[in-house]
Amino acid sequence: MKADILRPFSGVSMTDQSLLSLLMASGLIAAAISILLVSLPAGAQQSSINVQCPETTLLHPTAGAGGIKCGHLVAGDGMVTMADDYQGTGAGKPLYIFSFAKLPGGDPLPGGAQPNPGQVMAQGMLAANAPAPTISVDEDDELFLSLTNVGMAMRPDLFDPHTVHWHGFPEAAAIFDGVPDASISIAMGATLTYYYQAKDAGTYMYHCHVEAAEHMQMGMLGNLYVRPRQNKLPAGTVLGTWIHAAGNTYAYNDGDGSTRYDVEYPIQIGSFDPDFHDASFNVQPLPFAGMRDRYFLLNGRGYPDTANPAVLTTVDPLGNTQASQPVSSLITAAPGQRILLRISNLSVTQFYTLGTNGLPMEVVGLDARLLRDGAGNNLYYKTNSLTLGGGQSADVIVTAPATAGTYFVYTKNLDRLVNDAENFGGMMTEIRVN
Ligand SMILES: [Cu+2]
Repeated sequence: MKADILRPFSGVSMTDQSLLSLLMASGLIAAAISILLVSLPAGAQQSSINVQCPETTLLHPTAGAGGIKCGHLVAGDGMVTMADDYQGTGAGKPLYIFSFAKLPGGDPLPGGAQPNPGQVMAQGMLAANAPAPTISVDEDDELFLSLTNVGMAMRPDLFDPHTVHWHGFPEAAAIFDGVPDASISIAMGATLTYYYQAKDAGTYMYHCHVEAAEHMQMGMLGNLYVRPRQNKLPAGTVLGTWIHAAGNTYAYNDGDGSTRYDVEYPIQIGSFDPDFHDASFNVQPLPFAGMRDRYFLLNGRGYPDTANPAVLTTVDPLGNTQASQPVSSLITAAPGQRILLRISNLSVTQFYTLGTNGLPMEVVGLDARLLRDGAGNNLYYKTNSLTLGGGQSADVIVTAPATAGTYFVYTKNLDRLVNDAENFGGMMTEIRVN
């Protein structure tokens, strides 16, 4: 309650007014005045959206030395475009989603100015992305991630809060876990800054945990990568038989260079049930028990859109063009390059098997852990198919063959190589070696 009072936007809000009048009516005029005094310290910038992004912390006491990262996400609704030609007009099926988005102004800067609240609400409206924006941090970083709930523009009857839940991640504090029963959720118009310490490298994922079956089916699914401190070793450091050079990148702190990669690509497995999304858009009862996904997606797109390197846009119901699906799944590499695929499954309904045709995938990590036994022996293995359930992730390294050409990554659940009623498409993308 205090936070609301401290954050008047364009003067005093309805909440503030009613609270103040309540306090005054109760004879608590002194209390009301002291709240006003507390809320307006001399020279302080007032905003209804406050993000925290300090220049220094106890762990990172030197300003400008790195290690403190800040982000700002908005949560709300939006539209995406599926890969089918569903009405024979050449236009893909538009689907209503809930998700997160980043603001065009980028991330907050340490010690920087507060965002303009009107701009955040205007830019965040109907801006939801599939997948949600990727969060990428280095081991030992502290991340201050602010989330503003901008509300669902097409569902003014809904007052759903949202959260950020880092799936399978060792949290700095349970209050930031995002499971609404056990931590806090962010109501419409509110902003909370989550605090994280990146302790262990790996491929993680995040999602909203409010009414998870609904909000996740609706698209609140993002990738989360923690990069290992091994990337920052001095050049010339000996790692087993590998000598670290400046710019070398690894999936994990492997100690032997075995997870080194030249290029990396996100592969977020997911799927949507258009009936569920249409029911949500049309304010109808949601078919939870009948949830049956019919669009099978990598990074929020079905083939052939997966192999389109461009940002996909969708015109929202207000007529504005939104960058709805920014992440291409097209994988490009030169012959011999090591390709790290960071694969995650965030489907709420299905196990998916992802395969490569002719190119073995070397599995080096599972569920954000280096694949080794307790004695430190590598348990890496090569395979042409990998099955992940919802909430699982895998790090695989594919070595681009010496022969230039186009290779495929595709689901071996062959009935899912479709975009709803349209045959040929779905969960597939291309590795182009040239
Ligand atoms: Cu949510």
